[in-house]
Amino acid sequence: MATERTLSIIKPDATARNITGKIVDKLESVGLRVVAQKRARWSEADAQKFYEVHKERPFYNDLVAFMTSGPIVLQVLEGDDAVAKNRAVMGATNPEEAEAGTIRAEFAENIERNSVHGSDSPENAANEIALCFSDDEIVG
Ligand code: IDP
Ligand code: MG
Repeated sequence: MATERTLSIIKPDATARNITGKIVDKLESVGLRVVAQKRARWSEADAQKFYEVHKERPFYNDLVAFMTSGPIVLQVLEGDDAVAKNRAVMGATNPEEAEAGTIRAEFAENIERNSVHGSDSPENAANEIALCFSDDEIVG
């Protein structure tokens, strides 16, 4: 297994409930290391750019409104197989379908307000990390 990096975001529904530490604990418990982290408040342009791949989806405008509705915590996670490992501990997009013990099963409010983002491939992870962090903000 190769050491990888992936982009994680703790979403506004989770920062509003002050559960960022509980989410970091879940990530660390499966062996992911937080090698960069910052809190931010996205502008509409930031969210539109990040979610450009979804711009034709019916939920795009709502998603942009949600992701700009409050603070977020952006993270780079590092570990063996980090992309897949993070997706596994996140659980399914819809918390009703998420496996017990996953972040979304425990913390998500609904399919939109689902507490976390995680890159879905190593290629997208590299692009998302470069969009959100400069090299000197990442300390492995
Ligand atoms: P993912 O976050 O599990 O990778 P994506 O399909 O990439 O899921 O969708 C991005 C985000 O858009 C989701 O995490 C969720 O916040 C939102 N979203 C996805 N599908 C729906 C939907 O059917 N209704 C409302 N929001 C959705
Ligand atoms: Mg996705």
